[in-house]
Amino acid sequence: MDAFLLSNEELTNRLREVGERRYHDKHPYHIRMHDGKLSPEQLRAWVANRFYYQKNIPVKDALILSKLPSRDDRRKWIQRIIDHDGREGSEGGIEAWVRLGEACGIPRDEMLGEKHVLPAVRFAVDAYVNFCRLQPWPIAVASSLTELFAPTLVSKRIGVFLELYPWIKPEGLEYFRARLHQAPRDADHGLELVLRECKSRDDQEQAIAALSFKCDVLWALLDALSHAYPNKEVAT
Ligand code: PQQ
Repeated sequence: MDAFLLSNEELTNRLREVGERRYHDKHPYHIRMHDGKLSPEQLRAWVANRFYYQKNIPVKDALILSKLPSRDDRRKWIQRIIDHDGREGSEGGIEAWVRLGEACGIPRDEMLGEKHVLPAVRFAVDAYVNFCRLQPWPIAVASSLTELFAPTLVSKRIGVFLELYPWIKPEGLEYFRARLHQAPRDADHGLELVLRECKSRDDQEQAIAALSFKCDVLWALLDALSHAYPNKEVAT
């Protein structure tokens, strides 16, 4: 037994600390979004760029799925792909995100054609997919644990969009509503896998570093948006 092994509780706390310090809700662009201060152009840019993240989530989940040795774990993990890609008759998260775009005034073909996707957003998201392609699967799973912090944020976001951005059609918010039950289920399973599989201190530190890397991915996305869509100076 590794004398320096963290207990499940200690490891969980370390993972939560990463989110408390570095999750994307602390980024100035995100803070402005939740304060209702983004211009329609800035909010549309966020939606159109996040689409590139959304469409790659099931790709990275398929990479992880292909590495899971246990049938029980694959049975659970495959639901993530179905949630995003959908099935006939229930279209799923990617379609719901396109509808969010339409509700904000972004034409469907512009979303699907990635017309507004910034180069740095593409690099950041591709780095996440490649991380999950190349790392051992428990470490790739650890990088998904930003989902521990997503539900609280997403539930706030529904209220924020309804109240502070009344020009967005409310039917566009279905994506966020679905995540309220999907994300906690995914996070619970992801955490269970990380606690079960990371059985040396070295593995545990790699899991923490993976979550930190993932926070960087989300942060880089917002850095790119801040640079491309700066706040307009108010004339004095
Ligand atoms: N993160 C994953 C992942 O890494 O597997 C999947 C998702 C997230 C989603 O499907 C999301 O909708 C999502 N949404 C937010 C958000 O809107 O703040 C954050 C995250 C996240 O923390 O990575 C995800």
